[in-house]
Amino acid sequence: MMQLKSTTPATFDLFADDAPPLPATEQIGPCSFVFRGFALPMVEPLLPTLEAVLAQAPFRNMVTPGGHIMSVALSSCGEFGWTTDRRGYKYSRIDPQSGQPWPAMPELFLKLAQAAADAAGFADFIPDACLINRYIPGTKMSLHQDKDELGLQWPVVSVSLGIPARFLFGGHARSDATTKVPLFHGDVVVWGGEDRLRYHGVMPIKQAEHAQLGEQRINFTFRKAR
Ligand code: MD3
Ligand code: FE
Repeated sequence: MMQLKSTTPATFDLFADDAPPLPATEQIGPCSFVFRGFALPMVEPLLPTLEAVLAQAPFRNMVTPGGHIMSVALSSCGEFGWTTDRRGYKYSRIDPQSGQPWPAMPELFLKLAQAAADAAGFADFIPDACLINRYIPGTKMSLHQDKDELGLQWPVVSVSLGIPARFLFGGHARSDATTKVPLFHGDVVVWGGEDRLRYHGVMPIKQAEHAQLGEQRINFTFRKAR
């Protein structure tokens, strides 16, 4: 899927003296920030690291409690992974597909999530779950709230890679108006505080091709599940 040669070691210090300046920030809610291109400096080591995670826990299309097959393919890494089946949604330590614990959260993923949370004013964020979503053109994610986590006082950090998406940012009721936020390769979003439980979704992904990832969008979301 993602064949690429990595020449960079799988570490990156965002705060090194020679690190590039932090890119533009957009505030989309009282506690929600889009950091444009924040992940770009570490994409090169990020992709092979992601491939190693996916070798252990491949993408799969899960079934919702309502019996629908999710068009977004999912995997997880970290102490807890998120799954859904006919019985409901939950976080678990074991990947039901392999019977093994989810792959460990790579240090580079953790550093990226922490750096972004820090930049949004959430110090000491230690996510214990990283959900990995894969979209292909036509795939969407309906409006929902992320409320299966116990650590709702912590933010969620989202990293977008590959082809663009139009993110839908709603309010605290499903019927509230939504705004569309375009998300591109390398963009990172952090949302917490009073925005943590806002409805959100992803519009159907438009046909496009990304030089490194091809016809797909991959999104990581880092959370504190327990
Ligand atoms: C909330 N994923 O996995 S990223 C999910 O792009 C999920 O794959 C979407 O919703 C995705 O549960 C969205 C999460 C996100 C990004 C930006 C936001 C949620 C946001 C901005 C404001 C509020
Ligand atoms: Fe969500």
